[in-house]
Amino acid sequence: MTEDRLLLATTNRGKIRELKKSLRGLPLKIESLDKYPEFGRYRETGRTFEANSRGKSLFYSRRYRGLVLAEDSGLEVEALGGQPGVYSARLSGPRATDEKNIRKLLRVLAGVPRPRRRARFVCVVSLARQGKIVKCFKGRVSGYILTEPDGRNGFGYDPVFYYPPLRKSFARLTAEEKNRVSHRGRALKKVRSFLARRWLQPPG
Ligand code: ITT
Repeated sequence: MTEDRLLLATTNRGKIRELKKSLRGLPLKIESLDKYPEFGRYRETGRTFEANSRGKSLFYSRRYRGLVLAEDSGLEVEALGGQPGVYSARLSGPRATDEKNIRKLLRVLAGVPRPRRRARFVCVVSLARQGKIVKCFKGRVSGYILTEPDGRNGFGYDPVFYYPPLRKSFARLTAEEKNRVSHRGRALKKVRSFLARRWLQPPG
């Protein structure tokens, strides 16, 4: 049997933490890319989250025996016409860090009033197996970009993403709160029920 293991095809520590939490309890052995340096690295060249997510899951599913879960995610800011989008990880250049990306985002949004600071996080999760897509799942969450960072939890742009329903930035949410409402949490909820319903049921 090879279906009883699932590879998380990401190197982002923040994502791995959240993905593992969301998939907890499923009868699958969850592995991450650290264990398989020989697989190499997928280059994201797509112009949409879906293209990158599918491409990444297919790439690793040709190397791994089992299910592969990849995701592409990012931030779309209204005042920037939806940017940085698929370029969110590299907003501040090739040596980007979360801190540098946040600084760059705040700089380009300096003086932009609140209504135009509307933004959303988007996440597309793909499941693939043996070079074929099994299914894609999407999740989104809307909020505003703050004028300065607030909070220390989470990763990426969380300190500057304000979520009105909870009146907090994402970096002030607990891991459980974030998973309940985030783009990734919403997509993963669908993944979980799909896996539980269809994939893990014995045939017939
Ligand atoms: P992998 O390709 O290995 O998965 P990555 O960090 O390169 O890791 P992406 O290309 O999907 O991932 O970039 C997503 C970026 O969008 C990420 O680096 C964050 O800056 C941002 N982002 C995505 N989800 C986020 C979240 O939940 N909170 C804060 N920022 C997030």
